[in-house]
Amino acid sequence: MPTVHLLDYVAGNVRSLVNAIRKVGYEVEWIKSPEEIRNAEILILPGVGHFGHCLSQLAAGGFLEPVRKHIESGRPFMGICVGLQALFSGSDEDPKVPGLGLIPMRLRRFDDSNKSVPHIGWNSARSTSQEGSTSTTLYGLRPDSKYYYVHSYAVPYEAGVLEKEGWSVATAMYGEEEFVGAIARGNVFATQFHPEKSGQAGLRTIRAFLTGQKFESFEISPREAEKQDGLTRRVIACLDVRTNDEGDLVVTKGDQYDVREKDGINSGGKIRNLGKPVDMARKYYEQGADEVTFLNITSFRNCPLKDTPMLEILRRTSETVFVPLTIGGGIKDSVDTDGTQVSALDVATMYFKSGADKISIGSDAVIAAEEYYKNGRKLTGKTAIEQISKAYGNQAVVVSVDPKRVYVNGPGDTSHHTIKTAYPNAQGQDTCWYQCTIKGGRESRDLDVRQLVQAVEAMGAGEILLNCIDKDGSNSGFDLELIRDVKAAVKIPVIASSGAGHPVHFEQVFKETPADAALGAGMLLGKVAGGRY
Ligand code: 1PR
Repeated sequence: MPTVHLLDYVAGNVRSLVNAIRKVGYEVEWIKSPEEIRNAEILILPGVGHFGHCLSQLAAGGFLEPVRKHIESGRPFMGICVGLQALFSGSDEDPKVPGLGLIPMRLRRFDDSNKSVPHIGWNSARSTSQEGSTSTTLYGLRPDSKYYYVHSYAVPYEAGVLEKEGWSVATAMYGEEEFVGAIARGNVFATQFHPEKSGQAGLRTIRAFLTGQKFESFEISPREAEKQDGLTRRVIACLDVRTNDEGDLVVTKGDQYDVREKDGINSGGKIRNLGKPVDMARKYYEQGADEVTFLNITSFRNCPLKDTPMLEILRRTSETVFVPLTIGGGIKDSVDTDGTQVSALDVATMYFKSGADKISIGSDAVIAAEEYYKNGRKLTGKTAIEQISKAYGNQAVVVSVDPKRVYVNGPGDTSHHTIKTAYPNAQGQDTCWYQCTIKGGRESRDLDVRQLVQAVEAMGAGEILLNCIDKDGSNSGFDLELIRDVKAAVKIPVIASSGAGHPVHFEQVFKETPADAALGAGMLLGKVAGGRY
């Protein structure tokens, strides 16, 4: 099998890239020292996270010059995400750190005044080379396909500037901003999106690069030729996973966070076993899920961290699922079975190495937010959110929020931020606030959802997974009031969760709220807790 050399200079999910390269028929070898680059025929520079961090790591490891030489030698080179950014002279993300400088342009942060940043999700990579109704695209990119992006900084596109230097360019629109999605010149190809996370369309691009299929022509429709915001709102399939009474890790689902079988009225029966996590994740991917999320809802471990069954589940899932994977549950500082202290960052690192693109933090985020307000909104740098987002970028850190409604007579009855609701309770109260909970909803805290999301945004969380205990497993639709309220409070993307029971609920949440993504669990299992299906 032909071999591709990968430069693993920085932490992150490189497993998925390896799996994608193998999937299209190539073997992978790691470059561990700068000298090894000399012997590489095809070199891929992946990258996630922070520009400055990645480029400093490359410089400190002595890789920059050998990479430059590889490019000059005419051997195939591909950069992915920060691997594309590295080709430019610098980024506003870290102005002190220079890039490779192959292209004398800089990356800028997206304007967040009227859209979420980071830019996360599926967007286009449309060739700027168009004549009439024919578009000449690069390396398997198609005008009607979407690709998975996750970044806050991008190269703004200025018509003709890169093309004048011989580059072929594909762009995407985010809001009003057009930016570089992919570039190619000679032996160099680079994508801002993650082809290894872009499903079949991404695999096609990797294959085309590796086999040297550079240009392809497509007839495009007038609609495809139009420049418009191409970001689609994501549909996320969620698998709540836990150990059942027999000790197996199973997919389960309940309502209002109760996952035990109900014998008529009482709960307390066996844990519902609704399938095997790896098989179900693959099924969701094949059915078109934009992302897959695993929530280890008990997050209980009685084995050493390195043997946690979730790690194996991620490894196996990433062999067949080529869309982003998120893992939540138990991401916090903890003590391993042999008594060693393990930081939340170490736990997250194991998940990233096993194939996760994002980790999701629940209970620990609430505690951290409480501390944040107690300290007069001062950041300590010590929280799991701060440490993980610093190392892996904020796009890798999701905060999963488990709020529930608390009804009051009026805003004056509580110090918390309230909303007026169109759904009063049985006592006729039409004002409520959303109280944060921890430990899977078992413990309520004196913190409202708005306080929580603003605190974690300040700490560096990149996305909010907004559950709602009142709606969980109800199949009655999302809590639109909650979603609007949280969206208005933060700039980072918000994933609507809890209550999806029918495809129309996704349509509704996207039409009636600015949610960036929506997640379903029970509905996708076909049969839902309590036998409502
Ligand atoms: O606190 O960092 O260890 O994380 C634990 C994670 O597990 C949190 O993200 C928390 O939301 C989740 N969790 C804990 N207990 C339960 C439970 O069900 N007993 N599941 C639980 C939460 C919420 C969603 C669910 C949506 C959509 N499940 O993941 O999938 O509500 O459901 P629906 O579409 O069927 O309505 P930590």
